[in-house]
Amino acid sequence: MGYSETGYDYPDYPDMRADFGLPEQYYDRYTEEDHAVWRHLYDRQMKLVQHYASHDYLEALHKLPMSGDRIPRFEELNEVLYKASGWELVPVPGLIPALPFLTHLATKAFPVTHWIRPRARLDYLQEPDLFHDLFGHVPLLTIPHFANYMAAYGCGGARAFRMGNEQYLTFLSRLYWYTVEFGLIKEGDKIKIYGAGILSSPGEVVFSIDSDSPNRIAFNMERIMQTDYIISDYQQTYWVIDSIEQLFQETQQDFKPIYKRLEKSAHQYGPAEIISSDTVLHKGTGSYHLQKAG
Ligand code: HBI
Ligand code: FE
Repeated sequence: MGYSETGYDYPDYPDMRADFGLPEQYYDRYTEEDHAVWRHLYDRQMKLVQHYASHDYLEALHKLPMSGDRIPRFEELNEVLYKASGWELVPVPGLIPALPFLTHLATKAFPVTHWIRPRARLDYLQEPDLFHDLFGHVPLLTIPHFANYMAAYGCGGARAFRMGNEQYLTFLSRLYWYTVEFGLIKEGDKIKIYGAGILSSPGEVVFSIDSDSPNRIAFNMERIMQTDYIISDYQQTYWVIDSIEQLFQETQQDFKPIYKRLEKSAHQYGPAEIISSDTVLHKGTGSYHLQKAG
C-alpha cells in the first residue's frame, strides 16, 4: 500500500513506529537485482556529478562509506554522519506525513526510504527512494551549516504546523523544494548543483546547468515562498545561492512576520515567471516543452 491520496497507511510494516520510523534497514532483504540497480544508478550519476556538483557536495560524498559496489549500510553511514554533524538516518517505508518528517529533521534525523526503485523505474519515480535519499541528500548532511539549515527548517516547519495555517506550510515546502531538492550554488564564475532532486537525476543534472531553457535567478527567500513549482518534470526556474552559509543565515530569523506579510500580499508566481525585482542570472528561453514524465 504505502503513501496514497487518502493518506499514509503502511500495513506491510506492522513494526513501523508512531513516528513512521522502522526498526532497521532490512539489509538482508535486498536482492542481487537491488544491488545491481544501485550500482547502475551510482555509476551513472558519478560520471555526471564530478563535473556539475558543488565542491561541498563532492568533498562530502567522498568522505562517506558509499560506493558503487553495493547498497550502503545505514549504520556505517550513521557512524560518519553522527561524528560530522550529529545527524543520523531513520529508515522509513517511503513518503511520510509532513509533521513526522519535519519533526525528524528538527531532531537531526533524516528519513530515508529503505527500498530502492525497480529497474523498470530507473529514470522516474513519484516518491523518493533509497538512491535519491542516500546519494542526493545524505552527503550535504555531513556539512554542519547545511545540517543546521535542515534542522532549522524542521523546527520552523513544526512551528508553522502549530500556527495551523496551511499556507505557511506551502511557503516552507516551496523553500525546501527550491533549495534542498533543486538548489544551485555559485562557485566563482560558475554555477554548480547542491539540490538532491537534481543530483539524483541523470537528465536534470545537465539540464539545470547547461540548458538555455530554464531561468536561473539569485536566491530570494520571500520570492521563492511565493513561487509555485513543478512536481513531475524539470524545473522552469532554478534559484542560486551564494553559499550554504547564506542559506543557514536566512533561517536565523522569526518567520512569523514573513508569513503574515506574504499572506496579506497573497502573491503567487508561476514556475517560469520573472519579476522586476529578480536578480536574473540567466533568462530562460522556455524552449524545453514540458512533457509529462513517465
Ligand atoms: N517524506 N520520506 C519523506 N521524504 C521527504 O522528502 C518528504 C516526506 N514527507 C513530506 C515532505 N518530504 C515534504 O512535504 C516536505 O516539504 C516537508
Ligand atoms: Fe528529496
